[in-house]
Amino acid sequence: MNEQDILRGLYDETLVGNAPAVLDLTHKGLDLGMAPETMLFDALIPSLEEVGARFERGDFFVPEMLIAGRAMAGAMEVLRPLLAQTGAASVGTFVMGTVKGDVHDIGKNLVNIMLEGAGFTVIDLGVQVAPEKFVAAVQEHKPDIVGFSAFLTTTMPMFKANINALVKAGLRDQVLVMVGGAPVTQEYADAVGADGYAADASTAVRRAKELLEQRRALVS
Ligand code: B1M
Repeated sequence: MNEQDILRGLYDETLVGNAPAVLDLTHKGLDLGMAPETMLFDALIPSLEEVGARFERGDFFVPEMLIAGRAMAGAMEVLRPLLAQTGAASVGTFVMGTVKGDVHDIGKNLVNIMLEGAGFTVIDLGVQVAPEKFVAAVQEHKPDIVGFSAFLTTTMPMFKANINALVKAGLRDQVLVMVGGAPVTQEYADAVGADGYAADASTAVRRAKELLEQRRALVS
């Protein structure tokens, strides 16, 4: 089996939700010396995009989406420590969660992995996180940034609800707010009053670092 076979296999087996095969191919790819990023960006993520396209066309339904997501999540467990390898001291603390009403977590987890890889300390609150839970986490951990992920147009309004809760608790000035998720745009992020937005995990890391630098420059 060569690298092309592994990528094709990862794409095809994720598409049909064959978790054991995806796991096996992930290990085989690593044994061949493939970069975790190659497997992620050239096979696993494109496959989930195709799952989404098929769901939109009515060719796939929720169960297919669910097993494909699980297959991807299995591979991510193997790739996570490799993607997050870092020797750097913490560059900042990031509290992260998927908003209330939303159970999607693959994209959020990927952002977390990349943030950890870049030296952030990440506190992951999981999915379906209510505004009061974000508030409590900001009070407890005093992060530099709090991140909200939303993957449905129907849950994006929770960004505003979360920001309002931070304002009400007197915390808005103490923490930077970043938002993201498939349907989110820069315009939407601006409209709800977020400090930062990113379309993908690597841009999220870059944006988080920029925001921290700007804030530190302001206070020094
Ligand atoms: Co759902 N789902 N889903 N789903 N699902 C989408 C999101 C959808 C786009 C599919 C489609 O129609 N094409 C669609 C949303 C449409 C919309 O509102 N615009 C959809 C729908 C409709 C639904 C349900 C409503 C279906 C139903 O029940 N009828 C339902 C909702 C459940 C709920 O949340 N209440 C539902 C359920 C599910 C499953 C549970 C079956 C499963 C989730 C499994 C899981 O996450 N554990 C699932 C899946 C797998 C998908 C798709 C196929 C894949 C999502 C994914 O993991 N993508 C998705 C289709 C698609 O995205 N093309 C779809 C890969 C991931 C790496 O990308 O999530 O975009 P992404 O994350 C990126 C960026 O968004 C960004 O960086 C990440 C990494 O690069 N990012 C940030 C994310 N968070 C960030 C935070 C930041 C910055 C950047 O700063 C804080």
